[in-house]
Amino acid sequence: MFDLYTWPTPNGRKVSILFEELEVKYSAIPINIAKGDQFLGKFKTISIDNKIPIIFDYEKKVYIRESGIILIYLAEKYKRFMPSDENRFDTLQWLMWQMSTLGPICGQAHHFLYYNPGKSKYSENRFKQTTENLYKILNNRLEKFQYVSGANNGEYTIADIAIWPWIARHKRHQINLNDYPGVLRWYKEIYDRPAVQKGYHIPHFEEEIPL
Ligand SMILES: N[C@@H](CCC(=O)N[C@@H](CS)C(=O)NCC(=O)O)C(=O)O
Repeated sequence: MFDLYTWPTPNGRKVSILFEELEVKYSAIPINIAKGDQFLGKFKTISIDNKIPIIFDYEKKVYIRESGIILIYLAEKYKRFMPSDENRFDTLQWLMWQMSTLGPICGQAHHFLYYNPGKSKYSENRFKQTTENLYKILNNRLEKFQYVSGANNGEYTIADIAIWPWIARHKRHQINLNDYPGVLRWYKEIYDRPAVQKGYHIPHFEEEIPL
């Protein structure tokens, strides 16, 4: 049994999607980051930087923070969605790409293109172009292989689970997925997974999943 402190954002959805894929019991505790819940009460004391997601594992009595580490922790605990052969490092490489590059750059793209358009033309252009480059990198990969990691013997892993909720924000990135056919094929395939359909709407329904 786990607690998941979360909100319907890409980083939160990564974890709820993995919980749904694993079919383990968890309780979602909403932390409304738009209203400032991340600075209040118990959450303030358990977080290191006032950010969701955080999980609590009742079996080990431990809090785990940072979405990438949470995915690794759960994949290792249940021995699923993480290859045990040489592909393990390819999965971790793409997971780190999401954590260090795709997430932070797309986060800035949301900031300048979606929430604050017209404030800085330079920043809008910079983050639009950098985001487009990241979609090209992902598309090159997904035009050749079914999943993000593992090449020909690849499988659906925590790397796909980490990247997919960010790509679900493609409209906020001003990206037309038809321009990235490899990404579109992969996006639709993962969209159809029942666990993704369920995990996306945790802790509550906010919007239909964009297609
Ligand atoms: N590196 C962290 C980033 C987490 C993060 O940025 N969470 C956002 C929502 S996606 C948040 O809680 N923001 C609240 C705030 O910045 O006040 C992770 O991947 O877990």
